[in-house]
Amino acid sequence: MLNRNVPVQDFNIIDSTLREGEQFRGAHFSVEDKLEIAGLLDQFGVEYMELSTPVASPQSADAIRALADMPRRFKLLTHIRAELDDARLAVDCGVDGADVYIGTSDYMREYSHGKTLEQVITLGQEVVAYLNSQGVETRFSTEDTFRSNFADVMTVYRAMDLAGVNRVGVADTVGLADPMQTFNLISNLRDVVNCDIEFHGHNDSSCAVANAFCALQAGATHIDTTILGIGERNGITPMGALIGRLYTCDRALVAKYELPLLAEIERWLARKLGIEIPFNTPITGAVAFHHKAGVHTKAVLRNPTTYEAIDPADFGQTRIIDIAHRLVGRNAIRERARLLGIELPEPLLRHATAAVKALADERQISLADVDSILNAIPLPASD
Ligand code: HCA
Ligand code: CU
Repeated sequence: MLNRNVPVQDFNIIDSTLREGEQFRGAHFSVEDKLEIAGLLDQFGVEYMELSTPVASPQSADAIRALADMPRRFKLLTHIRAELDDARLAVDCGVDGADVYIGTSDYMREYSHGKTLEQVITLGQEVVAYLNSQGVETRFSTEDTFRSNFADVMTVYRAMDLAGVNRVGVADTVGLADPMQTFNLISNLRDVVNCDIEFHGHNDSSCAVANAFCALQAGATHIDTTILGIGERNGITPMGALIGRLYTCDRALVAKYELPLLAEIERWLARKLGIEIPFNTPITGAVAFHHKAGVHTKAVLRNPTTYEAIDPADFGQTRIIDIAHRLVGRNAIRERARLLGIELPEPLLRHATAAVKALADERQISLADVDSILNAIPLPASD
């Protein structure tokens, strides 16, 4: 085994399906939907849920109030601009915390809010002071952190830490950071602030899970995820994939979650959005535990760990040994025959395997084809 010299400490999931996820194409959640998914995520054990700002619309505010009133273990957050009016409404809706954000990159400062760094800090201090006075948890993040000037963001983070935030947030808003960059930025930040650190990473260049994992290795304490990774464009770190990453690192890290619920949670969302769970989704995708080549199936039949980093049973999933193809090996055919109650002597097993391969060379075959080949084999009379 390779040495794992950068351990991951305990961490918190901030589920943002009802905030970042509401920004996904076609996502539309009624208040009832929001309560339903919050109930499932609460059972799963996410530590936080983040909802869209109450400023967005009356339904957004109603949903926050409804979730604030439901029996739950997770802490309820809303995502707000660094504006006092937004903070007041958030508090009025009964949240446990507010995730405040403001852009710090040149792009954001020039094309979005148009404020100087000093103005960003002053505004942040005002909003944080107000939220602290109301006894709610506060997070302050710099949108587009990786395209911001490094010294600038560290100045903002230090000022917000001194202003008394519970967490600062690092956001890879356009999904261009890589794992090393993420590790380095968060390691540096760990030396600059005493408060907790949150990471929010988009998946535009497929690094969202790796970046979140490296953020944890570097000392981040909170990770933003959504169910199936939904969000703006192609979304952010998917909860299930991050859980898979952490599980393969150390199962104890995710033992606090109700893992068999993951599939139901993802199915709920997929149904709601009218999409399929993508076939290659870790753990819950249709092929996540699908074994095909003869070399693989032979070993998996003896000991599944040979070709599995994740035990499907821990997530209530089942493995599939696929034998209806030309790559099949005789061990898998023997196993199938046994399931059908047929004990094949070695020469007949070879014959049956060759017959399956020959048919699969002619056309795409199914398990039913394999079964008919096996059932048609004349067995020596047993006396
Ligand atoms: C956005 C903002 C955000 C905020 C992240 C955060 C991003 O939707 O544009 O508050 O940490 O990706 O920067 O989601
Ligand atoms: Cu985002």
